[in-house]
Amino acid sequence: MSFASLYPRITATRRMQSMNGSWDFQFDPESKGVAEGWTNGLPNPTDMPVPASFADVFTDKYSREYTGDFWYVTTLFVPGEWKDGSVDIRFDAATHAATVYVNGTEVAHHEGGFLPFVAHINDAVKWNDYNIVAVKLNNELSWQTLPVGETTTLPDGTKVSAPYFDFYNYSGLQRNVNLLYTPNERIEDLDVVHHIDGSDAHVDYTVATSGDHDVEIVVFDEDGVEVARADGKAGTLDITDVHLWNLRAAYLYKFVVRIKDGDRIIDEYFDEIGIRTVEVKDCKILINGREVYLKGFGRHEDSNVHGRGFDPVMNKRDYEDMKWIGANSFRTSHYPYAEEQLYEADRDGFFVIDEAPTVGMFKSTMNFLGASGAVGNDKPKTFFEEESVQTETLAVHRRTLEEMVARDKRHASVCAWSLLNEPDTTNEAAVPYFENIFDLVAEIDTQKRPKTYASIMMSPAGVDKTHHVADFLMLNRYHGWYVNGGYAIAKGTIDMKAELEKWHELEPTKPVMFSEYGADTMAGIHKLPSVMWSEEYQVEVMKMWAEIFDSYDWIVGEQPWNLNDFQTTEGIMRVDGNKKGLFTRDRQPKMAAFFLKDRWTAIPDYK
Ligand code: GCB
Repeated sequence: MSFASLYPRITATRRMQSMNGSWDFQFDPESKGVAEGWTNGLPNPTDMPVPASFADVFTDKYSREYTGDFWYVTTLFVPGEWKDGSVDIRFDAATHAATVYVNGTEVAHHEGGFLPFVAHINDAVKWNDYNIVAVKLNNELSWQTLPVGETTTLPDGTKVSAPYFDFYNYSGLQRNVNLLYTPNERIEDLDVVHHIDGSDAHVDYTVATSGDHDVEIVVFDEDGVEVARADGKAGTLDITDVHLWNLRAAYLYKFVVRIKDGDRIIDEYFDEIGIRTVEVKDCKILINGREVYLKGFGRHEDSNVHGRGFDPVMNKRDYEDMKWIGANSFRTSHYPYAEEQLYEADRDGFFVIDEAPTVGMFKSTMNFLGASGAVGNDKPKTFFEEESVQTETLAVHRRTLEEMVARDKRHASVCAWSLLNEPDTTNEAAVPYFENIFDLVAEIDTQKRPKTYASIMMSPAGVDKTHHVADFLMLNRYHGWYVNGGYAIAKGTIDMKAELEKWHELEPTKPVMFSEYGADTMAGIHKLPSVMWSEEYQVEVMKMWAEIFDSYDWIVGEQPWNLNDFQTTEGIMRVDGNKKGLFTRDRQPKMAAFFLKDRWTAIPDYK
């Protein structure tokens, strides 16, 4: 439980000041910044917008590909009247590791580039005055970072990222940065668990605060009418004639929490919360007891020039594209997305499979080492056989999952957790690791959402050793592209059906969904007859998969790869990025998007 897990808001007692804008920026390839006093100002800065990834704003290759330490510095005025409370800087994300200094004093260190943290700055600031905030970041990858990769060097010593994944290793202050003022006695956490009882709901809640005063909680409906109230840090709220949150038919209540001393409000916080249940039963995924069929995408936070920088305009367009095509779900492949995305999913009624930044846990040339230029690394063991993975990496993974669940647990849209993407599950060494992290999430997620991982094609039914931990099976399969491509596409159907039947034999009660399938497609390339890379071929691949999905009633969802084309590391596998998007990188539909729109608008969200 951490203060950073509450999305920052202005309320009766809380204040917030954006720190977005232009910061000073400088690379530090020799890691000499701390010794040379860069914490108080950079010797030779350029300006850098926040939030954004730094890579694509530059025109030279050294800067774009830069790997190592780099700095952001800004000047911050801290209001004197905030002295009586707690003043914190919240970084919604700093990729991948960050150390924060205020006026030269270290105030925070955080590892993991996709989850928020706060720097408490009261002891380091000059009140009612200007202060220097410096952030030293690092974007190197290793077997102990999430996501996983390596850092290699060129002959002249320049560091190079070698990700074990294909998306570009964008980094920087990629999400919002805010200065927050909160009372010293404050609300630090709110947890809710929903129970439906006929037309009513009972919501068990717990509130964590940093003090002893009592708490009240009041619930308002969308018209602002009070519908429930309770006192105490834990209890149950009873809501009669409840409006449930449903797929593509969202309803959000406003939960207002107050710490009170008589009539005086010591602290106030609110959140918009949808009431729903989610469970897996008899080969089905159920929302509010009703069987869902998931239509949607694996996605990326990725756009031109901004890189992975938070971009509300592109996000809005993505939601509009998803609504247009008839989607009702997506996976936050391959890292937790900005909180604003989840609030939008809450409002629009999307089923989100919330994925940890756990990608690249497969030591194999197929896992994009070819694309990343890291072919030929000589580590002898498979990923999970490596001792440091079972100790250090596991500890990093556990901490990341704790932070992710703490941040995202109240969102109605977050209906399932994906704990890993395409790990090496071919080896028994993965089993204790998987059991450890799946047990952890079962314990810390009070809503007990279903948990799973995205299974890689090289670990099919019969080979995969870890499926017992997953509540539903989620498959990434590339028949029609990496295997059985082109004229051989018909064999893809036969091979996939054979594998599916084996899965169903192994796990007769678990639903199966597809979290990746697709074909790289260059928008504008048309061929009759089709060839791979043409728009016609992508349509054929979508049709092949549709036929497979329609053959089994225990297949509960389809999420092709990817919503949009996205940037990757350069290499022989990709033409200026991954082109498996149903939409281009500038969010325009390819031909196959029209096929999916016809198909998906004819399939109801609930069976
Ligand atoms: C995968 C990965 C995804 C890649 C995709 C591809 O299996 O999970 O990150 O982008 O394949 O297009 O190769």
